[in-house]
Amino acid sequence: MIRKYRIGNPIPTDAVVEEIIALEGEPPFFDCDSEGKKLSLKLEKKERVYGLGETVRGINKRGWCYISNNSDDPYHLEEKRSLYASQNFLLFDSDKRKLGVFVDTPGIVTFDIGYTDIDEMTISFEDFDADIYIIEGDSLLDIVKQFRQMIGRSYIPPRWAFGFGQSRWSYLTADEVRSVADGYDRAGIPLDMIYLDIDYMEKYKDFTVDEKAFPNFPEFVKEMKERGIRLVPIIDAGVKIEEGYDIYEEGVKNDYFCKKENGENLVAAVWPGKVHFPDFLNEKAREWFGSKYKILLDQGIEGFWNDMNEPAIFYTEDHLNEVFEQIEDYKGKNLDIRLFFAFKELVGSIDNNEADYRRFYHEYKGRRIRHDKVHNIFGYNMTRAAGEAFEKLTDKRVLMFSRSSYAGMHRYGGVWCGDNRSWWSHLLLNIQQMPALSMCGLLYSGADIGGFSADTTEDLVMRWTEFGIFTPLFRNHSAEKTRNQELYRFKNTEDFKNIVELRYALLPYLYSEFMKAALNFEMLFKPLSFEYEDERCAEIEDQLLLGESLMLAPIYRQNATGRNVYLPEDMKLIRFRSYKDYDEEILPAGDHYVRAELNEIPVFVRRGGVLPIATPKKRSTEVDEKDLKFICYEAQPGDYDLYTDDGVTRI
Ligand code: MIG
Repeated sequence: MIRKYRIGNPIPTDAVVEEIIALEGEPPFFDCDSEGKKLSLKLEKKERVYGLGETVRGINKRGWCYISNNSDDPYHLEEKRSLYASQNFLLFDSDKRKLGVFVDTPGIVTFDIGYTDIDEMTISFEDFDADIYIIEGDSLLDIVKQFRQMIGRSYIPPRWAFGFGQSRWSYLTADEVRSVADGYDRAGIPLDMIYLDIDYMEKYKDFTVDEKAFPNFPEFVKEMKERGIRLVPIIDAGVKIEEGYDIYEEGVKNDYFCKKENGENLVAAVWPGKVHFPDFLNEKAREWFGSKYKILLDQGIEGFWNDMNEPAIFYTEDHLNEVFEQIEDYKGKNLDIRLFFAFKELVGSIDNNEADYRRFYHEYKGRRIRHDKVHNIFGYNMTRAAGEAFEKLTDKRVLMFSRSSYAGMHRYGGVWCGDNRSWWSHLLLNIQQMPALSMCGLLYSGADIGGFSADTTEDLVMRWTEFGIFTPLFRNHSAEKTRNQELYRFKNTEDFKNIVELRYALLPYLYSEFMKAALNFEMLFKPLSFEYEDERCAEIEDQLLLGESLMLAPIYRQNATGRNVYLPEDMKLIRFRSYKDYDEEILPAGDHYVRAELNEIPVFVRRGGVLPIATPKKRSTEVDEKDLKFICYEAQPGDYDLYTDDGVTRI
């Protein structure tokens, strides 16, 4: 049962697709304090709180304060309150109640979950305008399903996007991309995609290709596709200001860019230097920007990733000028402790400066609205621009995922979890973010495997790949100037080959489970507590259920050759060294120490579970979904509901 309550006069987000009439009065369960602009809720002893999509800390969000304020923050530390996305959906779980809450507002919201008062949750707003949806149901899974039906069906990528992708910021030329493909082919490691980061563009201009570095691009795309490898270019939110650049000129002529209070186009800066931001909230501008993806589709491209769409801002022209003026005051002075830190703050706070988000406006649904009021739906509408265009441009599915998101964006694309680091703790973070993303319908998602920033190590890449083979978006990505981390560069390439091959062997299972989750509004990754009413499960933060048959217990600690695993019921342990080399053992419910050498992947088949295993191939499209072996635990192969389709037609 879903009940909707309206507080104030919220700006619509288009997150919800069902027509739901708001009820009179205040939302139940909460204390509503309109003066303090907050809702509060007493938490039960041991009540668990789930949700919020990709955020820091564990699966149970209780014990920290999160702020929905989409931010380009490359340090995903425990102390952070905001990352790139806002998914204002929470689930409360205790003996007394099971409750879902969706807070629908495009502005900034704070979720204090037992931070200020350990037994209280408060949701506070800058403007007390929001639609609050209260969802009750028989179980957490039932509540999630109702929420997901309300926000519409999840984006479905082409099937080849379940293959492995290699990415790196700084593949500077076509030859470098070829050499990556060669490296994989030589090592015999399967690969389906190579991602192109900003380096493929001409001077970082959206929808252009650098002719020198990537001559005859359509030919190159074709050549790679004939090898079975798809190129997936990045698109950035900012449009370079440059006379003669058609996209810039069209945008200016038609008033498609975000404007300042005085009516001039906002001048901000990102990669290309000075840019304008397309007003993705303006329907006409959205349609226009979306139509530009055709430029690359026409060159044979079949997928994209949308970046910097919080939006990230290096500086705005106006703010930078103010800083230059203020710097004058410091010249010739003795920068003592106070002045020195003030100076540092002045210069150090030019990027992603909070005040800059109040310097520009949108034309949204017939109203002029200051950006900060709708900040969290900017990236969502960039991806929506693409998604709506694809529907018109092609019958085929187009790969699309975004960095920034808000509820509703899951209908148009997936997400990757942004600029993590090559830290063991970020492998655990990746594990913990997956169920929260599933809850919100962001099914096609994953993190940068091996870590984006900082130098990685072979063992970290290996353990991370061992988890990554289970995430729909399975991509190794890293930042320029960091250690190269393509799998063929390491010593034990044979192990990497076996691990990635296992992914390809599991494709029929992963694709089936993904499709069932998308079509039936279900979760792909679940915390154990969503299916087992077992006190121990309520506290498990590093094991996940994946689809109907599997439980995962990834190894995420440096130098570990095993880990503790709790089994809420008997399960069959499969210790994979490759898709055909594994041992099986039935383990009784309870605590176990499960051994797994660096090249071994422990996977648990649940009672009644069936795991189909295909013969891996070098490309996902070559995997025969009909030719399967099965690992079963108290089940028959025929019990498994395999989902197949042509993998490319939009459904
Ligand atoms: O500020 O395009 O998250 O994946 O490699 C860096 C360069 C801009 C951020 C993305 C990252 C990408 C990088 N981009």
